[in-house]
Amino acid sequence: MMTAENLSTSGIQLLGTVLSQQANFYHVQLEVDSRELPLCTRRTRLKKIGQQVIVGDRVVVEEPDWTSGRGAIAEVLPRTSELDRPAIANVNQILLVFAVCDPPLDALQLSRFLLKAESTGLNVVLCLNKSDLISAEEKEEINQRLSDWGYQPIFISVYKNINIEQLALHLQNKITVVAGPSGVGKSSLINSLIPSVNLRTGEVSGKLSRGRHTTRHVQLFELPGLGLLADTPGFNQPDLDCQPEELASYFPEARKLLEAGSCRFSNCSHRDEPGCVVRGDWERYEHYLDLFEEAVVHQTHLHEQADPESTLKVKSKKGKQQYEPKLESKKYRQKSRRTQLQELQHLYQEEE
Ligand SMILES: Nc1nc2c(ncn2[C@@H]2O[C@H](COP(=O)(O)OP(=O)(O)OP(=O)(O)O)[C@@H](O)[C@H]2O)c(=O)[nH]1
Ligand SMILES: [Mg+2]
Ligand SMILES: [Zn+2]
Repeated sequence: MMTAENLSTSGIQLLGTVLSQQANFYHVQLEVDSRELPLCTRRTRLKKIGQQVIVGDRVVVEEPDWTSGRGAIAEVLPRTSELDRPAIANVNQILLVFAVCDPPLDALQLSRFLLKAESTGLNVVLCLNKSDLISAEEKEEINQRLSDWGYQPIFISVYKNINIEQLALHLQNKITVVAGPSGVGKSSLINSLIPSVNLRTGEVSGKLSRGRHTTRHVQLFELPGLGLLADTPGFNQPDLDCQPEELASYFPEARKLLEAGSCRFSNCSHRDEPGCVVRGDWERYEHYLDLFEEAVVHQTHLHEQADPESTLKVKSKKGKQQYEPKLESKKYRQKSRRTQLQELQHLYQEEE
């Protein structure tokens, strides 16, 4: 039988996926038998040509050493997609998690997250948790409303184990990034999909929960039904960094209008121009107007600011806050992770 060992001893290179990165070490899972090498380094040749390695990358690993868990990444295969903040390669879809209540379903906030997700061009799966807290009638009402928006939400309950298996089917053989606001049950959902992960849940983020691991950490978790899942602190408070003129195309219901007809002006902003096919009495048109304004403000700032990465907190004329401050990244810890990190730091120091 071909195992990873005899493949490597015969000098054949191994193909794998980067699950996480700590310091200069990449944790790679091999495709041939799912075995893992937590301490892979990047070959000097890659550094010289400026080839970055990010989580989600498919890589060629050489010289695997199973005892120490080391290996050398010799090549990065072309990416099919690339998200930044957090940087993840080859993501297939975004799983947007909201709760039907507790915290209450905020339509504008949902629009904002949907927009951010749509702007990646990736497939968006919308799932609504805590469906155990509402009646069948209330569920139907939400369902109808979101279907008018162009979405078919999957109603789930982590508590009552409703539709978790159906959702898992959507995640098979894919790299999925989980996004959504705080408190909707993202960690609870990941725990129920992958019991071995054991993420912390129900935590209030804030100063107290900021431990020593202050760097933003992205990690891909393996799903039992094959596939990889990433929690994303970076997606928790999306700002509108898309171009205002692209905005309408990120609303499925507006997209439909644009496909059916066309506005008189090709650069129509769909606000007060004559002959506009988008302006109308669809529910989220108000959101479109709000978010358009916000996208314009954001673009203006980008042009003004030398450092576009800096935290934005802009107030509009009305005094309404337009950009919320970025949330502290929420940390989850696995028992093994701390010891793993200490080992890594130890090795890292040795190398220096
Ligand atoms: N009623 C109900 N409560 C749930 C369900 N799933 C999770 N919760 C509760 O919702 C709260 C928040 O859950 P978390 O999993 O920590 O939420 P999160 O989205 O990871 O939150 P952040 O880490 O702050 O982003 C916890 O108290 C959970 O016990 C559910 O299906 N029904
Ligand atoms: Mg969480
Ligand atoms: Zn128009």
